Amino acid sequence: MDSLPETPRHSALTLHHLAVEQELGASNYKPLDVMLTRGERVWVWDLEGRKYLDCLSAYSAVNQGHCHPKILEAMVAQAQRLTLTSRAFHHDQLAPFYEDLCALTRSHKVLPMNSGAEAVESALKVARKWGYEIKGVPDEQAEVIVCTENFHGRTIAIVGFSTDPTSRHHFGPFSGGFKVVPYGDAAALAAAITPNTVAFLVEPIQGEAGVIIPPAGYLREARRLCTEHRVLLILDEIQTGLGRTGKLLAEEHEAIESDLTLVGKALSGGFYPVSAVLSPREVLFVLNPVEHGSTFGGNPLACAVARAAMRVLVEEGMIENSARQGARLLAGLQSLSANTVREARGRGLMLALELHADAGGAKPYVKRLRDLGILCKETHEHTIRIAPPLVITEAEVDWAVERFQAVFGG
Ligand code: IF1
Repeated sequence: MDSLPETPRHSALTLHHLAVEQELGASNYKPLDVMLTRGERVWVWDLEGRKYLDCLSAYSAVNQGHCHPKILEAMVAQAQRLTLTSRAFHHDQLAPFYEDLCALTRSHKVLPMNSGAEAVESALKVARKWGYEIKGVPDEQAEVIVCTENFHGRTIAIVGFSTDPTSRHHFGPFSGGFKVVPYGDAAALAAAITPNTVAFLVEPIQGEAGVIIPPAGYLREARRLCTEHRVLLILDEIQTGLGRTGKLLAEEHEAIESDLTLVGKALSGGFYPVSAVLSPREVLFVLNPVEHGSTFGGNPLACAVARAAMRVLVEEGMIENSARQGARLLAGLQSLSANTVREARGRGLMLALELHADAGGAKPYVKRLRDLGILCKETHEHTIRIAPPLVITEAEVDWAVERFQAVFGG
């Protein structure tokens, strides 16, 4: 397989950008060595003109493909009318956004926010308030159960219950009221529930942990335990939701329904930060005026963008395509030589390659894939996440599999 045409790794313009980033930017990321400048569907181009198939999709925020024209059209049209009013006043995009999102997700109520972490923080506040005012938990004693290897965002409360030392180190002191149980272990969950437990917050598939799929039946048992003990089941679908796993929501794989569902990322198709807390059952009613809010939450531009993002996701069959092309891509990844690859796993187009511990780490393979025109990202030491936009075609899946085979053998 020939690498991309030999051009200097960095143009003068890229070098300039890198120098400015180094000088003026906080170093909270160490990006792959590629300077992107344009995106269309599954493809992105760097400043040197090289073309790549994006197998990260901005961590599943670009499910609809880069720069989807219909989302762009909706964004421009709304941006020319009204972008932000604050929630001190009503605006004519909020009700239609609520209607579309509730219809799509079969929810009863919506709390619109901006980032995923904000949706998580909002859900935790709602769960605690529900615990004190509806379940009758004594004030200040609410407990929330979370899982090992969780990833729910980067705020101080959220990293306070992370089990990843890198996310926590020197960011304390942290909020109390959280218990950690092993992911996938229903017995441990049952043992951790007390009369003060108000919620169980869990990812249906753990993304950052390396696309960890829980044992079959785990989420169903978690649902049963939460119902039995009047504990709110909060499903963080910020990464797994909106078609990524081949269903609209990953909860559908286990035929369960949460008490609160969190969505974000692809809710805007990558155009704008839009997230939401969804209440399939009445829980959000515990919030009263002025008890919670956000300057940008539910703004006209966010609503218009999200409505278009939801519309194209459904109308263009992206969810079904995620299931179909995900199965094809997984089969291709499972055909790779076992010399380097320990396991290929995933659901829909939320996939991962776990390499053998003695393969020398995932990073060198990510760089070789880049040189063949595939952009992906390692998570932890040995796992490569593979999550292209849900609009990927069969031919593009086959094109990608050829390159994975060129790097890993197969
Ligand atoms: C980074 C990870 C992924 C998420 C789930 C909430 C949030 C995220 C399941 C918060 C965000 C992003 C954050 C981004 C990289 C990416 C990520 F590697 F950090 F863990 F996807 F796996 N729940 N995930 O995945 O949403 O506030 O970011 O909008 O922080 O580097 P956010």
